[in-house]
Amino acid sequence: MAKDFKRYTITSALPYANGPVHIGHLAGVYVPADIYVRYLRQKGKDVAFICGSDEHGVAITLRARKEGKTPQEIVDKYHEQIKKSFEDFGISFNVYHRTSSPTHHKTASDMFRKLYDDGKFLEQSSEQFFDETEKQFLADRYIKGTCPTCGYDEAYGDQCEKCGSTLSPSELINPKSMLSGESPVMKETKHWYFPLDQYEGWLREWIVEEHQEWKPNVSGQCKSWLDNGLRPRPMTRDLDWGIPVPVEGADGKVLYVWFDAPIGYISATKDWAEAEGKNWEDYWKSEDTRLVHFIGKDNIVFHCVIFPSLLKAHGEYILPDNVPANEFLNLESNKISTSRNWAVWLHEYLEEFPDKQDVLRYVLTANAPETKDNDFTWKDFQTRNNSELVAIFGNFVNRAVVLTHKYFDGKVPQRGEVYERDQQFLEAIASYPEKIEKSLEQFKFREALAHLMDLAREGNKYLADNEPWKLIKTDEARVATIMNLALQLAGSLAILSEPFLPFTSQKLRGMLNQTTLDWSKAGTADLLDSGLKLADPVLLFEKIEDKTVEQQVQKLMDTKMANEAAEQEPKVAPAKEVIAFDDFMKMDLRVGEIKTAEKVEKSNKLLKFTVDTGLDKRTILSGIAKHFTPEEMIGKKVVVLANLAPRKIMGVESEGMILFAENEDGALKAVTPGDLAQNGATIA
Ligand code: B3M
Ligand code: ZN
Repeated sequence: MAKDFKRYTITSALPYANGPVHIGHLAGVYVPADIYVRYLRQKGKDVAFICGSDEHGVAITLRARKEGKTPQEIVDKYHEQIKKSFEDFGISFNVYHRTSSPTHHKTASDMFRKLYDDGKFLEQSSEQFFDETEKQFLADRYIKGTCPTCGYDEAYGDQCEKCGSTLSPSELINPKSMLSGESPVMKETKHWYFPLDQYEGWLREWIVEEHQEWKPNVSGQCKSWLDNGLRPRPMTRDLDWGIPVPVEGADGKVLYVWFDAPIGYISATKDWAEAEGKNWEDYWKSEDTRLVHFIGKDNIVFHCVIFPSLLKAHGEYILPDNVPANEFLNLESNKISTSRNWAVWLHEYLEEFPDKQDVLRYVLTANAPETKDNDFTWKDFQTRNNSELVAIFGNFVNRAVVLTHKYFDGKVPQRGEVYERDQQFLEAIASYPEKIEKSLEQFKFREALAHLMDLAREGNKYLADNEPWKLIKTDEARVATIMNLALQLAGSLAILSEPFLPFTSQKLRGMLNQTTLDWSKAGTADLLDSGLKLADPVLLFEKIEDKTVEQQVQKLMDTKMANEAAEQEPKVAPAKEVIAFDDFMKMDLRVGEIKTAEKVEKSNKLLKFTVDTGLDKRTILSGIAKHFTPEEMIGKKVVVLANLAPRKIMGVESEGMILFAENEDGALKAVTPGDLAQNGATIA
């Protein structure tokens, strides 16, 4: 690394508080960030490790709808759960914030207002999908339809999850609102756009020329965006959940969650700095601070193109020096999916593998999706535990400590004469900190971890080559030297493993009675003074049996079967929001009888009825011509919503609504009260 930074602001993506976190999150973002931060702290650096829950946007409102709860209830629930999972896994944030906090609302709002006052936005109106039943503009994620690329009929307005293509809602074939299930209409709405196109030249220079060291998967994605040409992007949305747009005439509009969320890093830093008696601006506005964003690949554009352009437009902020984004982790050959419950949830893992945080941290780092998507399998989990953590790391430490207890009463023995093999060993140990460091500085965490394991291998080899268990019978002084050196290596392992395996490092330090974690002390032969009494040996890792991982695989198979069964079942529309009893009582529902029925000219959807409602005989239109002939409707008793405000449809005034039951596949059936009910009978 060329520049020596005075301090570090390390962020990791703010997870949406709309569900628990799983191994994919951990592998892609939080474990690598935590490794890097722990290493920096061991080097004595000034670090702010920032994260928090992303509590706004459609991701939250959709989940709330699905669970039949309010958005606030959803974020309160998942914020706590996510925060706890991170703590349990030793992800050592300095602050885990929330975008619903007052500090954040103010920070994001002020930022928007400043850019607005400086004339950095364009105000533009455009036609967007609107749900007439729910009286709401539809965010991309609220629209589903058929993918124009692959024909998948559950594609979202922004993306097809089947073939991965990026979409805009207007490209969907037969779009449907996920709120009402109706076909949405186009309606004009005003928004504030950030003219990204104006930053294109600068971005190209900054990313392509100045940051050639960025990972190829990151710069590749950025370049392809730049090559396709940037367009102005709206920074506001029509939604009722989020930070209100702080501009006159913006009622019902909030800041786009992707404007709001990255500013969350700044807000979190503010509250943390205030509590710590520090100045937050040092961490965001000082050129000698290194800003690094840890994210997954789906967030690259936001962190490398959009957010830096906003910071640049503001003018006072530093920009990210690196964005080491990872690819995705799959699970047993399938894409991890929250909705399909195809995941290993962190809270469940800890229930089933208590105290085995480091095993998961290890496996996820050894197999991290750094350059391409990778697969997590339970078999690999078991193998890496049994033949790496247990057989190499654990075995070495255990031998070193147990033999010291056996031969030297648990005290670090005095070193005697040092031979060539010892010298070789000492040089080997001394070379590792730098190797690991170099890999860490390049964000090559797999490589760094591989070096750490090689160091443990050196220890095993040293003991195997010297066979102290045989020598003890003839040459105790020699064994003293061997065990002393082996213990020094164990001491280095305690320091160098801390970023990757913090729980293990702590146990190991406990066993060795070693206090230092200072990175610069690793690799030396003077970590443990002779005469120092070791604590009793404890096992760092234990074997994982076949049946344990078989159970996990079985659990996934059960999930798969449940998913398949659910797909066979008829689909049901999502529940609507709860309404008050009074709202229900406002509806004047009555029994009516269809007296006449005819097609509406020039419409292939509408039928026109005369209905005897008991109160009167009135005209009602229904969009059901594809399902029923006029003839079959005449004489039918139906349920009518009699006090619905009249509406003109194709020039005819419709005074009420006839109720139909509709399957998700579109099949219709009139709701019938039975023959006994008289016209005008009320329904409640
Ligand atoms: N919450 C998206 C995600 O969870 C979003 C990240 C925000 S980082 C500023 O992938
Ligand atoms: Zn598709």
